[in-house]
Amino acid sequence: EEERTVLQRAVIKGETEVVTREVQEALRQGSQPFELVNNELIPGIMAVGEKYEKKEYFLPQLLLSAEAMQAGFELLRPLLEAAKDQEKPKKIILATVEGDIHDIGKNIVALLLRNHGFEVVDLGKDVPAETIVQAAEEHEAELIGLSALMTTTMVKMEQTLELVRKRGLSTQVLVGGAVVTPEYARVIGAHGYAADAVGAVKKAKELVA
Ligand code: B1M
Repeated sequence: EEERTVLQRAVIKGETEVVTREVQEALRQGSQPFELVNNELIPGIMAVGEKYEKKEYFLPQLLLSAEAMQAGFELLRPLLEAAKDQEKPKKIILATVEGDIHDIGKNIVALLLRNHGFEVVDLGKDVPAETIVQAAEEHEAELIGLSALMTTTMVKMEQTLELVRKRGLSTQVLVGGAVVTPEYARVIGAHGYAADAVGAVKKAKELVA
């Protein structure tokens, strides 16, 4: 068993009230919002994922933990947004692909992109390719960011890319999410791939440079 902090344990147990209290307490003690996300909330939910994979946890526990993590995240969101730097904003349309309701990772990517001066149009989860491409056209976005967490929904990325090409858009497409590999990204013709939120910001900056 790995050593766990009180906050990580609270995410793992799905204790929303404890997560809320501990995040507030950590902030009072001077912890940095981004570090709380990276060192506490994410490791917590990753441990939950491992328990689920080992069949120690089932869907109800997964849901409780996801809710607890979101509660902590919501407390930190305004602080993280206030810290963003001032640049001329580049627009990115962000979505979890159709059929997929996993949005924790996408929300973190959105937050970090905003911190780095991107204007993020977050279409949410379970978003059809048509809606994504239409939004990119309407907003004249430089970038589209797609997230997928399941092998069954990953294929929707390819559909979206096909539609981007069909419409003749020059919008760059960045893909990511637990099941997505650099190899898959290359095969479907995505312009960029990132393994985590920090990587997503780095790649997005490269693509719009
Ligand atoms: Co589900 N789930 N889930 N789940 N869930 C997975 C993904 C799974 C791997 C678990 C497993 O079986 N081992 C599995 C998919 C299997 C597969 O296809 N290979 C799975 C399944 C099967 C399901 C259901 C079908 C279960 C069921 O109903 N029987 C169902 C799906 C419903 C649907 O979508 N249609 C389901 C439901 C749920 C909950 C609702 C309970 C909850 C989601 C809550 C929410 O998102 N609001 C949930 C959770 C929490 C998970 C796990 C445990 C954790 C996912 C997560 O939030 N990770 C997950 C297990 C796992 O991933 N190992 C699992 C933390 C997050 C910070 O990481 O999302 O990877 P991640 O994002 C990272 C990077 O990937 C990257 O940056 C992020 C930050 O570092 N990234 C990008 C993400 N998007 C990016 C985009 C980019 C760049 C980087 O560019 C644009």
